[in-house]
Amino acid sequence: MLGASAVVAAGFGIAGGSGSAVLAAAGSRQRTPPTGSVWRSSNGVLSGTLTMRTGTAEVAGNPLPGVSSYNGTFSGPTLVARPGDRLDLTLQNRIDTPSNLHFHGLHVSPRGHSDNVFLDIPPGYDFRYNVQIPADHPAGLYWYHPHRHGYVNAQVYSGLQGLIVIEGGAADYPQVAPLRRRILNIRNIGITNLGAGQAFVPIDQMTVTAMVTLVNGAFQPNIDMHPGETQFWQIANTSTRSYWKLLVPGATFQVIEEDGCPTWQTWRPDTLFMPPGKRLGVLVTAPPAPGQTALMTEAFAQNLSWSLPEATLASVTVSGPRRDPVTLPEVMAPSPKYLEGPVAQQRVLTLGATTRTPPPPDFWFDNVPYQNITLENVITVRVGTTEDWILKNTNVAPFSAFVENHPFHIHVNPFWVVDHGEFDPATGAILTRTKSYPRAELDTLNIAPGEWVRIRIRFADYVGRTVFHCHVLGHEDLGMMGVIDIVDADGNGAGVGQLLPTQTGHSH
Ligand SMILES: [Cu+2]
Repeated sequence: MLGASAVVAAGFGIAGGSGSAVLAAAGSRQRTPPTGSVWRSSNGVLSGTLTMRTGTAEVAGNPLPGVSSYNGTFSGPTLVARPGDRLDLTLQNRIDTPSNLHFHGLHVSPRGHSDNVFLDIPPGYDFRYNVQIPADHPAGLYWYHPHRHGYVNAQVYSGLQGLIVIEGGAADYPQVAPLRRRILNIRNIGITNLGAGQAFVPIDQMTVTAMVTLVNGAFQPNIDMHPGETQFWQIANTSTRSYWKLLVPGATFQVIEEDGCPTWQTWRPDTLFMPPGKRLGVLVTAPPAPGQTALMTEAFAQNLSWSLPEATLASVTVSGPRRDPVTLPEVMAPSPKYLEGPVAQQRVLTLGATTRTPPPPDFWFDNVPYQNITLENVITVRVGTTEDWILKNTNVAPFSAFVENHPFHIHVNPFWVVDHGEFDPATGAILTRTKSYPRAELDTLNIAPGEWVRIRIRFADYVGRTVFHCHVLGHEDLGMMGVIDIVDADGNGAGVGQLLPTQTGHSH
């Protein structure tokens, strides 16, 4: 296990002074959250070996036996790269279930040894990833986690995840670069007897009351701010099914980065709504007077039974000399041209679930759970085109036995929201429509029960087979995942090792 001091030493340019950036929520209560190490690219390549193991990792300041992790830390190494760099990562599967790697939000190839979620890396096997990040890639916060269908939920829940920072972007704005910067990985896990002697709650036994929410692996660490000081926080929700609605009473927020991309418009919400998989980059301005406040999350129900209460995630100590707040203009850049179309195709996709006896239920897009998908169900899109997809969440009472929020996520290509509203689940008829004024490109978007959303996706340049799915990872493993083939002008798409689940075969 990596020493905590190494975390800080390897952090974001901690050269000191007010211009220093700080990786973790270092504070008086728990100064050394076990975020794992920081790996930086050098000469355009970031190389390393991620070894998956089940054992003991430091969680919330104490050993937690029985968790799985990359390289022995509850959150794997933070990968720091620049646009144009290449990730040369060897994955060693030393746990007892198959796995692979997904680079959440990265606009990279879905084929071969890149962001290919059809790969199956069995226990005992190694696989070498080779991911070329394009030179014009947006800069911001991303993350990586296993994506082997059927095992994703349990593996991510138990600790197999890590952050990716693409340097540049909002962090390099002249107003932002001098600010203290914190990268906060907020996730929960089931733990009983929190403290020395604590025990891990396996995923099939987890309950709402056993969930402990951690900030960079620490339980309620302290964050220091000066009165009036503005800090840049890049926040990830890497939970498997829990939502955050973050607030810091007395402080203000300005969102300047979403899902790894600088936003072309900024906004100032009271709370930061973060479904699983979401990242936000936020200017956080402390209250003007010294005192004590906290990073909190409001209560949120993902479904009728998974209802998390309000909670304190970190204390925030406001002390020392007063600083001048920093704000950015509302308009940062013109919106991307492709937002205006042309739109080559419009599709309608429903999200839903069907009871089965015995349980568990099937979750699906268009009534077909992923495990039943054949080539007939694969959506074919032409590279270089833009499409509109209308996504309808049919899990609404009384139409469905399930009432569920579903955070939609698509790999490789981001999207933006055109409009949204409510529909009649019995007939499918659109009841209300609200035009959206998008401020950013997204890779993760919550769709509430009974809500429809029209998203516009540009399938910019990568050919290959990839997926879209619900980021409540239990839903994904139960089938709420669809497949798209992005094909070239001749109709060629899927590459080596991109087989559907109904076809058997391994690729290494
Ligand atoms: Cu879902």
